[in-house]
Amino acid sequence: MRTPRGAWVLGGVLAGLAGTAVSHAVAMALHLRESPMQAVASLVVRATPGPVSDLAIGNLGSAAKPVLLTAIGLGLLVLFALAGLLARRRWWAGLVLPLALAAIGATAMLLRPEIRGPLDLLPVLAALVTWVGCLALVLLPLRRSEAAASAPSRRAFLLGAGAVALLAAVGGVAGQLLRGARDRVEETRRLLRLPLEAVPPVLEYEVDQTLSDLAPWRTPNDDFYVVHTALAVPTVDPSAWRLRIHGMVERELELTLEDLVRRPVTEAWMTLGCVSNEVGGDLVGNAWWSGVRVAEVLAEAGVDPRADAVLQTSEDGWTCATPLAALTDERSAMLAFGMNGEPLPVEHGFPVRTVVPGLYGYVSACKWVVDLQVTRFDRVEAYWTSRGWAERAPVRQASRIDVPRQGQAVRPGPLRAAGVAWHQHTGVEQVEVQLDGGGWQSTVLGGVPSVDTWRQWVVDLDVAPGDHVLRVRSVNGEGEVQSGILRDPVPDGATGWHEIEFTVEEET
Ligand SMILES: Nc1nc2c(c(=O)[nH]1)N[C@H]1C(S)=C(S)[C@@H](COP(=O)(O)O)O[C@H]1N2
Ligand SMILES: [Mo]
Repeated sequence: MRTPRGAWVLGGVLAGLAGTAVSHAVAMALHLRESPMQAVASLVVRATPGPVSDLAIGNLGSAAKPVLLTAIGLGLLVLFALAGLLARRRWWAGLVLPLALAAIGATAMLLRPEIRGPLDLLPVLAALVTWVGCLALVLLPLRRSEAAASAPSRRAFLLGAGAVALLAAVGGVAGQLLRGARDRVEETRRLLRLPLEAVPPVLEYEVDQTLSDLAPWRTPNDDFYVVHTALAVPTVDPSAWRLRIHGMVERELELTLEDLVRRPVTEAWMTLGCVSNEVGGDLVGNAWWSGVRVAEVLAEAGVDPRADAVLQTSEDGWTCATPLAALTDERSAMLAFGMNGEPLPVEHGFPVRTVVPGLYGYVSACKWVVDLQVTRFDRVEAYWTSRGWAERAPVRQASRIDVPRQGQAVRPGPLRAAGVAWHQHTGVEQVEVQLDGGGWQSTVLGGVPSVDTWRQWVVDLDVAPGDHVLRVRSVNGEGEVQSGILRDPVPDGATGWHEIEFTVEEET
């Protein structure tokens, strides 16, 4: 008994649609600008030779992109149907197209200029799993009836097809809602007027702007590292945002964004780093922050002298406990609403986050902050401290070589090495390098506005052709030499000197 071809086609199409919808929803939840299908479209656009795209735009105008997306969509529908028909022949043949398309989708996701990491592939994986799972769900009853040579069970097929259609619809709606929330918050952010001062000039802090591998002294927002536990970035409406200050205080406070920005605004250059940063790693960045001193708000609430901590909570429920002293001493710990002269980017905590010079982010830099509870360390646990990381985590003295790069082959002749070093709240006094295990030699340092930022260093070296090893270490503002003991980030930050290998090419 042959089952009708139409049923296989329908099943294939529904399964493919469910996969696409779910992957779109996952992409939007992850705050990716594009789902895999859109990434493929973008890749096609980027790979199209100029004259061809000029021709397309000339003939189709602004419709060129929708036309392309529609074409890809129609092509996909055909492939979805084909996958259903292939599964009719052999069950494994039904897997060929999902796997091939997943490979294309993954390639397109990886080739996006804004690639963030392996998590960007989750939408592709979701598409694959959903598509294949749904194919099995709708088509298995058909296969069984073919094998048993019995009449296909209309009921079993319709139930499966209905479930898959429902999943496709739910996925589609969820994707649109998530995208809508993100679009709205981006739009509000764009229109928001905050008392932000322009970013001051940074030329005196840059040691050599011709070295393209040297991290610029000021990290642009788009290049600033992003670390958070939230899968979907919180989308907080600034007009609904409230900050509650409570716990061991005389007066509870609840501030709106307007209340906050009415206060005296503080601006500061500050380097923020992640405790998970490995020796030589790039989970660190330096920005111009604008906000209101936490000390000012806490003073208004009136802090109980027995308190020693502030438990900060984010809109998404993430928590960190910060030493009260670090929030109230002379350093510029702030409730920041500006980053590099702009409202905080959404993924960096819009509308308000905390930043505290000298402490790792996981104990201090609460993004999307909504609650400050004045308390004691012996009464609270926070997100990462309950997972084995240290309760207190002042940043560790660190230095990094950016130029030359690990493994780089450089031209013979004088070599200019450069990098950054940081020990926020204490400052960097000197940076030294060691070539091939020889003596430590000092480097030339860039200027700094305060002890709270990283410092660039540069040194000219004489190196013979062949393989070399370069090490770096810093001396902090208190004259302490950076520890050379190699230790992992867990539980309170990595230590050890950054070391790179490079080769000087032979003279030709
Ligand atoms: N709400 C929230 N805030 C958070 C985190 C988080 O997971 N959720 N991660 C912290 C960690 S571990 C770091 S290193 C910094 C990173 O800030 P950035 O993403 O702006 O660079 O944010 C901190 N604030
Ligand atoms: Mo972190």
